[in-house]
Amino acid sequence: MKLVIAIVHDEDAMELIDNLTEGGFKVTKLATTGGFLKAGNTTLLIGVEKESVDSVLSIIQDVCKTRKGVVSMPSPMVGATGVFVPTPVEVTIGGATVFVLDVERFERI
Ligand code: 2BA
Repeated sequence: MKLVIAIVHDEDAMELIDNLTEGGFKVTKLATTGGFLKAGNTTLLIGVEKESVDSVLSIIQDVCKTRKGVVSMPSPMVGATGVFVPTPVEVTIGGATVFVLDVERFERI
């Protein structure tokens, strides 16, 4: 068995959960926050048989789109003047960040 951990954009999460559920997969949704942008995102835990990992990845690929985000970085002036002048820097977020882990043991009790 494998555990697919998918970090996705909040706006894609509900459609992705619906498509995974319709595909017969079980999903747990966690509300998470990205360390870099400090913005909300969604992490899904999907436990699946090894043979189904590619199907899950294909559903994620169909739904999750890349987006632009903006983060404020201190400008080079801050070192010389001590004045923080935020400079907006654009980053590309997602479609999805996916980890596939081996599951040592799975129990439903
Ligand atoms: P954030 O950490 O908020 O990162 C959002 C986007 O900012 C990233 O998109 C990437 O384009 C950019 N970014 C992140 N760290 C950066 C850095 N040190 N320098 C420059 N740009 C940086 P994605 O790579 O698509 O990541 C989307 C979200 O997935 C991340 O949100 C984070 O929550 C998660 N994530 C990505 N890689 C991860 C990893 N190796 N481990 C754990 N979580 C990860």
